[in-house]
Amino acid sequence: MSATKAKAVIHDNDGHVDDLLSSMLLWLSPNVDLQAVTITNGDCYAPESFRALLKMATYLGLEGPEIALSEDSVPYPFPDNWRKESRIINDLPIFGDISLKKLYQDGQGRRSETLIKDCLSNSREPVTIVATGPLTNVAKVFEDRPELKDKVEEFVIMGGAIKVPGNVEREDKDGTAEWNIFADPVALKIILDLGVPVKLITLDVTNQLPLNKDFLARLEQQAKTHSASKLALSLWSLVKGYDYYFWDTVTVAAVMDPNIFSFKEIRVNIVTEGASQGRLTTHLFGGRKVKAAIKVNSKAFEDLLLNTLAIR
Ligand SMILES: [Ca+2]
Repeated sequence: MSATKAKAVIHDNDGHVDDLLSSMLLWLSPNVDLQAVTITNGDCYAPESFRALLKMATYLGLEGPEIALSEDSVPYPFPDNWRKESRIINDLPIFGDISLKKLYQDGQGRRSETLIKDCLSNSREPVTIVATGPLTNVAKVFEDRPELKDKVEEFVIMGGAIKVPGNVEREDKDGTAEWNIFADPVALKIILDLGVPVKLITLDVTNQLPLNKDFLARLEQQAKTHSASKLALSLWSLVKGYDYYFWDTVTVAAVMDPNIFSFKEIRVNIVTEGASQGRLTTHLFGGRKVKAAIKVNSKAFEDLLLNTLAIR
């Protein structure tokens, strides 16, 4: 537990297992003052993930941030068989426990961009925006209100693959791109062009952190006594048997405790079309400066997650 003041944070995400776990971690973290959670119609069906997040907050008895969503399509949509996982999350049996409780938030939810603009306009301190999905809605905020960039402390973004292969496997693409950037490369360009500090969590670093049996065994122990661990276990159980990594959870960890990461300043450009669409290229000169995470202390990372999930 840090003695420093909690950071104001907005979490923009695209509603998959990993994203929702990440919102939960930020919400619980004593180092974070979570102001808003906004859902993009990326690796999910946004209304399904929106409902799931309301249920999660209700289940854990959390308070605070408003939750919003945008149903606009991202320019290059994710595969339907990934997106439909959001329906399964929304129907998790664990939510049977809250059927008699009042839901965390009423109504259909405001639009993501509206909520982000409101949050930034009204904040007295600079806000960290952590994005674990395509940046479609975040980019719209700054296209419409460029002056709001002065309210942003930094962007922490899950996206890209630098020295490792990407994860977009399509016949018409060359395999160099990572999905969040592939889905909306222009949006990342808009964000990088704002000139606000950016930290990137790429596949280079998340590849070092597979979801593993030891971690799940420790979580299972905690789940006996802690509702957040129980909920996290049921979410991660949905991806058991897949080659699953910590992706978005690593990204929010870089906000919760940046000290467990090593970063390196690099210069990047984004390929916005063609076979390499979404690829990040690195340059010695020119390009846009970002801090890319190059290493994480994996033990400290797993402890951070488990300790946070034992708060409730
Ligand atoms: Ca995501």
